[in-house]
Parts: sequence; structure tokens; C-alpha cells
Amino acid sequence: PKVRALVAGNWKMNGLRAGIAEAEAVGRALNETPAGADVMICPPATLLGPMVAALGDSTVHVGGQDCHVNVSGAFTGDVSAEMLADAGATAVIVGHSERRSLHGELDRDVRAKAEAAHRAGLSAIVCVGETAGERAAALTQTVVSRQLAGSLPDGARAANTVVAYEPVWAIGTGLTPTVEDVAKVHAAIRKALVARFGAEGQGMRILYGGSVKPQNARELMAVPDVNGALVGGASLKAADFLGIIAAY
Ligand code: G2H
Repeated sequence: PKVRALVAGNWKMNGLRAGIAEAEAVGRALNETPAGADVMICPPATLLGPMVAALGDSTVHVGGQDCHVNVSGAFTGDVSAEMLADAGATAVIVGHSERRSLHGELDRDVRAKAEAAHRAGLSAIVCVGETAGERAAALTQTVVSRQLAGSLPDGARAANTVVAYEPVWAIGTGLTPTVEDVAKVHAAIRKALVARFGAEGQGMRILYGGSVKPQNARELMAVPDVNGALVGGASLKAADFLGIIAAY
């Protein structure tokens, strides 16, 4: 069975209240012309509530960009998965390479965060991907399979877990791997998911992320086992994001 694609926008630390107009424009456009994929925007935590309110009954989902592993407590500055759910989020990104590199998150931390997301009833979008150095050393498959094994919880299901393959060297750089490279890595990820999770692994969505734009979305989407995109920079403007969504 064909897996319904997901196009998720990761706003990162961008966007003020005025930016919600972009999300509203996406919601309005999709009300008129329904997307061929599920659509989600992951804004900074400050915008979750206002964005959920602004999107009203549009089909656009809202997600967080990170979560703490605990439900609540003395963790200054952190936000729990339960709080994201309470604000109206239905998913959270965990283990983005910027969290791994700038906050020292390890596979076991990412796994605990994915478990926290599931505990709160959220889908976990679990990111993996090799650095430029690892790629140059031909370690892409090794690194990605180690990250997958370590970052996905045993309870992962097709309905609550999405894998995002984001080669670190392709993030925000305008560089993208060839479709052959993407196909190779996504096929290996699918194989690992099926080996570990059986039929559930067959249904898990595997997104490609890293410099996805309206211009390259169509060719990336045509790659087998690419079940959508995690979009950074090009998700901030409604016109660009809709251009990517239109590829599905
Ligand atoms: C990769 C991606 C979104 P961009 O980080 O997660 O960002 O599309 O800007 O490369």
C-alpha cells in the first residue's frame, strides 16, 4: 500500500507573531485545493498556541521542534511533550542535527525524547543523517543505521513515528544529494525499519530533509521510499511551502 506523504515545515528559531499570516495562507490555500500529502508546520514554541488558534479547522497540523523527556518539573527553559500536546501540537521533531550538534544530544537522548512524545500522544519525527566528514569517509550507511537503531524506541509504530533523513552537509547549504544517493539511503532505512518493526516499519514515513525547495521537490518525491519532506528555510514563506506541497 502506498504511504501517504507528509510535508513538514521546520521553522527553527525563526518567526514572530506576524509570521503566523504565512501559516494561515497555507491553511487557506489547502482548504481550496486539498494537498496530496499531510501538511505540518513546526514553529518556535512561543507560536504554537497562536498558530493552532489561527489555523482553526484547517487541515494543517502543528508540531514542536524538541521536547524534554520529563512531564514537568525543575527544568528551566525546557518544554515537555505533554505541554506541546496541551498547546495543540500533534507531533514533535526529535534529534534534529542542530540539537545533536549544538546541544550534544546523543542517540539515547533522542530515543528518550521519542518515548516522551509517544507517552504524550504525539508523533515523533526522528532525524538522522551523516556529516560531511562521515560522508567523505564513506560512513553514511554506518552512521544512519547506528542512529536509527539507537534513536527509535521499541514501541515505535507507523502511526506515531516518522523518520527524517537529513544529510547534515545538505542542511541550509543549498546542496542536495543526488536522487541515487537519496534512493540508496532511504532503501537502507526502509530495510532496517522492516527488519526491526515488521509491517509497522513498512508503513512508517521516511522524509527527506536538507535544502528542499519548490524546484527540487518533485524529483525528490519521485524517489522510492521518500514519503515526504522536512523543509527548513523554504517553509517560512507560504508561496515556497505551497510550491513544495504541490509536488505531492
Ligand atoms: C534541514 C532542513 C529542515 P533546510 O534542517 O529541517 O532545513 O531545508 O533549510 O535545509
